Amino acid sequence: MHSLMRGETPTFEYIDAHTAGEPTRVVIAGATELAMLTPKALVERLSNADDWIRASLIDEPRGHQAMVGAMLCQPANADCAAGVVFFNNTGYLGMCGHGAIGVAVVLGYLGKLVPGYHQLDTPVGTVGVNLIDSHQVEIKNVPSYRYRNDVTVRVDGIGEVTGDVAWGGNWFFLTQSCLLPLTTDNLAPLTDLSIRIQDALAQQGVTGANGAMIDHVEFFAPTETEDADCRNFVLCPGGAYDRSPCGTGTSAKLACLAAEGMLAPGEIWVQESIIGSRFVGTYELGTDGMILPTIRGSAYVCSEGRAVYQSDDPFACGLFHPGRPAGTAQ
Ligand code: PYC
Repeated sequence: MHSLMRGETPTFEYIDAHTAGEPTRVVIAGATELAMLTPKALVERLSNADDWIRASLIDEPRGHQAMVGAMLCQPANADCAAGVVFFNNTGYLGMCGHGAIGVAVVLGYLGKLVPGYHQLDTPVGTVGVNLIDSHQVEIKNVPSYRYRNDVTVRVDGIGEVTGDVAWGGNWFFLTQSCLLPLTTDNLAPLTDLSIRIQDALAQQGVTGANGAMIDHVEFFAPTETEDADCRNFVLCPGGAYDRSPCGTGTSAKLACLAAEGMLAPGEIWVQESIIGSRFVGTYELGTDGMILPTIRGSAYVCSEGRAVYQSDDPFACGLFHPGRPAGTAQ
């Protein structure tokens, strides 16, 4: 296994899965030294010194805009089966619901997780994962809550947009005021609109708690299918849309429904994504007005790979990353 020492050629092995259509690239070998770190320390290390690893595994030419990575590491909490850090085309995610489902399914595929209840340690807290069978997983997400309701922002070329700010492991602005139908025909204008809303939130100082940036925007609309409660479109940081209903976004939605008195503890909420895939959510009451969401979804292993870094490849670390390929080291 590669130890990131000068002079050694890095290599990482990974298994790709998708959860409700959204990809997760789970790094299973090649980062021995990093795998000894706890999730918080690993995020710090990757973002300050080894961001080329994220870019090289996620960005083109090896990855693409929607790819989410998951690097396994040492849990800070001894009750956890593993620690995990999630990252995407722009940086590091606090939590990732579809990614946690993907990690559990990949660990099951490798024979490293047996069906049953386990815990994963993430940079924002412990997440329960119940591996039901080789595809289905139920995650018990971090405590979630609505932080602000009926927040109005002025958006260039659109006017006023009103929505709620909620935490579900990441910060979300959730709104029903999207005039476009939530269909795949509208992916480009939905992406454009949600990016403009995200920019307006930042410019107008609308944040999560303690000034945290709101880096996910979630549109809702009634669904035309009978067995789902609502359809969503979720903009992820980095400009890609979530193909799945978004685990942390569904948790944020449950928090808003609970705060509105529109969904009781234990009641089932079926969230449909923009591509028609589903997550099933419920919640229990937590402390301090927070809810404890449970999200069920399915993931499938779809490829196995190994990153190769050739010393003369100008794009070894991704198209737009300055990188540190051949002879890389601290
Ligand atoms: O499922 O929580 C999620 C998620 C966040 C970003 C992409 N997917």
